[in-house]
Amino acid sequence: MAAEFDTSHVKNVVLLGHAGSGKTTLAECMLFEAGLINRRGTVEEATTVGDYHPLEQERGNSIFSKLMHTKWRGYKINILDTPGYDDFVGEVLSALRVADTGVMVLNAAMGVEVGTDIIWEYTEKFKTPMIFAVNKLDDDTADFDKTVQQAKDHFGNKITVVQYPRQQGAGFHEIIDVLRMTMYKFTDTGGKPEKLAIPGDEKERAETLHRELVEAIASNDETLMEHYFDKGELDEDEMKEGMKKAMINHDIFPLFCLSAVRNMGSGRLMGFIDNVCPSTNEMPAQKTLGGYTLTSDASGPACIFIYKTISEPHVGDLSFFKVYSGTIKTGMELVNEANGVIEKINQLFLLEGNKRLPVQELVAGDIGATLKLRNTHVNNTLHIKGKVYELPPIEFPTSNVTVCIEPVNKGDEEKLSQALHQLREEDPTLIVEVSQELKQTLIHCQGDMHLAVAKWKIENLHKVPVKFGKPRIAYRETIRKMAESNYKHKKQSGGAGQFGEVFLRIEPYYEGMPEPAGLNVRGKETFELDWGGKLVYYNCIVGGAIDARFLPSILKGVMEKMHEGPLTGSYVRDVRVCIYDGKMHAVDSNDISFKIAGIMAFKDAFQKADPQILEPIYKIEVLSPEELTGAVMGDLQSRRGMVEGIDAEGHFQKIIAKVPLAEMHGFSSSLRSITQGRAKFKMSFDKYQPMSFEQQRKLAEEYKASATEMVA
Ligand SMILES: Nc1nc2c(ncn2[C@@H]2O[C@H](COP(=O)(O)OP(=O)(O)OP(=O)(O)O)[C@@H](O)[C@H]2O)c(=O)[nH]1
Ligand SMILES: [Mg+2]
Repeated sequence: MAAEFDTSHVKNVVLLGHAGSGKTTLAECMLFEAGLINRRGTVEEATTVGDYHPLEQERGNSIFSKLMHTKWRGYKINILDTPGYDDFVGEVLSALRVADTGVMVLNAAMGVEVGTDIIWEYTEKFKTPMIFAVNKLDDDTADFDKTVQQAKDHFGNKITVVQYPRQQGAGFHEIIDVLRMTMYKFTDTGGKPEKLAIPGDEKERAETLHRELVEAIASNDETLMEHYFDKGELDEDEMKEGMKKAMINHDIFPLFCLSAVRNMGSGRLMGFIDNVCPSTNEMPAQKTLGGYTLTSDASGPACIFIYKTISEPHVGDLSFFKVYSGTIKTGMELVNEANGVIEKINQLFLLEGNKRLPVQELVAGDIGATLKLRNTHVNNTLHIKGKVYELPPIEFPTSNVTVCIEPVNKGDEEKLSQALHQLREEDPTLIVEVSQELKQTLIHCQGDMHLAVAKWKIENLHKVPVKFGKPRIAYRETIRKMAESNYKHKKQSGGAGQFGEVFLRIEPYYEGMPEPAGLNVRGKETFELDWGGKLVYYNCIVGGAIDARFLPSILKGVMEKMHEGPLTGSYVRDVRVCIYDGKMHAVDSNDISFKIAGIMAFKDAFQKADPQILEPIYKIEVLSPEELTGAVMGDLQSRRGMVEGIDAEGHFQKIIAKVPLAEMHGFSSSLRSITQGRAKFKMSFDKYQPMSFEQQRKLAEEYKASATEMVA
């Protein structure tokens, strides 16, 4: 059966905004208004179509993006509801990637929140046409004008009011629309409003805002500007086309009014989405990585992009995709450009939350899902045979929080690694690292809530009890002064003997340092270490004291000790080692003898060379509401953090600090509790920095104690 809607009648809208701004409740209204559901669920009763996941129902907020669709006046609107907590930013980015219009939901009682700011940055990157929807106008503390002003302060004057509320708070039930120059009057139950003329006392304000809107539209199009100068007005069609064009060019962000909880305003918003917002074939054509241009044409070569996969218990992997060209039909075979695998599209679905509605085909521009692909993942492009299309991947952010993970029960290691593999498959922002250096399995993720979701999945879906712990820190060790040492390794008690003696000098290495003083340089090798820094290894042996064939053995020993530094077992960097003397035994000298002599001589010299532990320092950027800056700085300083600057960012403060990684464990949850989730942070590696004497002493002692324990 042919698709119900052609490309021009499909709109892809993503609902965006800070946690709790009302996105899921709005989606519920849109489904209800369109008759797809006959009763509006609520987040409180855990009865919405969107928040169907048990964890979402338990917590009362969205965690995963959801695909739903509604039909409104001859159009199909794909609704992508996204989570507001920034721990789940991966879900926002993948939904944003396939949407053609974003609806930024603002909470009229809170104004612009940190989540709004962060998500806005991503919409700027995608250049997504944007609508603002000021929600919760029924809230007693709602302040429409303040919210609009904050939005303009943060996101600029391209925000143009299309609607404003005649009342706010409990009495809210009328919206003045200055595009239609109409007043919408709602009954207490919301839904379909009465359309009335704008009352006298609102005329002046409505006219002023209408003028601003017309001028904003006209000023982005020369022809329209001429028409406007000629007629002093633009007709509805000119307004519509002008607005669409300006939205696609990111030149206008129309602003609407809502009370999603009272179902007031969603119908008008959907009408605007139908009439004005672009469908995919009106958006700039997609460019593949190979430079091909893909137009959203249902008769073109079939090509889809996988933006999300979830594993459905007892069903298998469900892959969500957008059709970027052609028409996808059940039974079709497509090539996965990333690995050449031929994938058969056995089933096609439209989604309504967790309900899958089978269909036979999906046209260009539409979004749907299929089941059980063999070897296809997020960011893969699948296309008709004979084409070479690869669409640009979604760039997911780097992680902010790291913990180590291990199974509670011994023997569950394999099950855990399978579970982690599955989690990673579904969530590209969850990075699993089996660290050779730290000898731990690490999870890198976006925050404490993200972690809690991962734990829930591993324990409830994969039935593996796990525990999280503080990850070890990748310290580095180096030296501050020159030292010499020698070591004789001798084992001559029956059987093959061992003998080797090494004299070496060790120095702190720095670029451009002069050749070793007072030594005869015979050979030199420079090693760029995988963990950063260098080792420079000199052969300064004279008179054949040690045969050249044993220099690599000594080097092996030195390298082995650099892998597990003498102070804390961490990697050693930036040292120069000169082998300048030694002794051999004609029979007993061999590779192992000199390796051991190298290890021991290096270890001893290292201890004498004023060794230094370097700790990783991270740059932390916290975006916080002004009134909470002091508390946040206090927390950072209690973590040996150095606050380097505070910049104003809209009505937020950006705090920049340098903090030792060792002190950052738990920062995500403490920031959430200090600021009730109203701040956000990101962190990136900055540098390695010498530790204080006291810190170093403590760490070296802890290491010694644990090493003794291990031997015991
Ligand atoms: N007063 C009022 N409350 C609302 C309105 N819309 C939503 N809410 C309430 O606000 C809370 C959050 O609503 P959600 O729809 O879950 O918000 P969300 O944006 O989806 O939140 P996240 O999924 O966490 O990002 C719920 O308690 C809703 O009932 C509104 O228009 N007015
Ligand atoms: Mg939600």
